[in-house]
Amino acid sequence: KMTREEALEYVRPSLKAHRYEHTVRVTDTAVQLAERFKVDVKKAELAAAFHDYAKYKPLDVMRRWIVNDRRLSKDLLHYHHELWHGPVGALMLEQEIGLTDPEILSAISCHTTGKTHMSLLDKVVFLADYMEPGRNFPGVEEVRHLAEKNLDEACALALKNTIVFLVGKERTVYPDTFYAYNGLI
Ligand code: DGI
Ligand code: FE
Ligand code: FE
Ligand code: FE
Repeated sequence: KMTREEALEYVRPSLKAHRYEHTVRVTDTAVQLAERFKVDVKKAELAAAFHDYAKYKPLDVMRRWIVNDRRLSKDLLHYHHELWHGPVGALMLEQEIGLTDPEILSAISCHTTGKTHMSLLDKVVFLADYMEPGRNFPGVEEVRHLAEKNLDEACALALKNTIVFLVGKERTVYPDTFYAYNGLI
């Protein structure tokens, strides 16, 4: 069983300073949300500390994981590589440090896009990544306000904002993002 500090020290050398600082804020935010919504705080803390582990892994390394590991959807190859670091990072951590808790692996894996039938832990990590105090997306204040009372409403608005942002830029939207949104509406 790893501690928060051990997890943060594990990811630190793989991240840029600003990304490490984001990771610490996501971890603090995830702990707060987990306490508020009665989610396993230790799992939320570890999943958040690890969530961006693969953010700066070389694209060819991540592509190889997607091609070679049966558990990763090949669809990822047809979408923006920004979507790869969650699902690939979870499996890298499983291999490298024997992180096997399926709930933690799921939360790391879906932190960028969400997915259908998100667990409470998935929602806490997804939302913490979206609303940590360093974020200033348009609409994030309303998400933070909703997150004081209602996890599903806050996640739904975060997903809506992300979809509207992507469509506004004429970027593709990964289907899991729609599935996550639909599941909360
Ligand atoms: O890794 P972080 O920067 O902390 O945050 P993240 O993992 O949520 O990644 C955010 C980026 O991913 C942001 O540039 C928007 C993009 N993104 C999220 N969902 C989708 C997406 N990009 C595409 N093309 N499609 C999506 O569905
Ligand atoms: Fe991320
Ligand atoms: Fe996110
Ligand atoms: Fe992040």
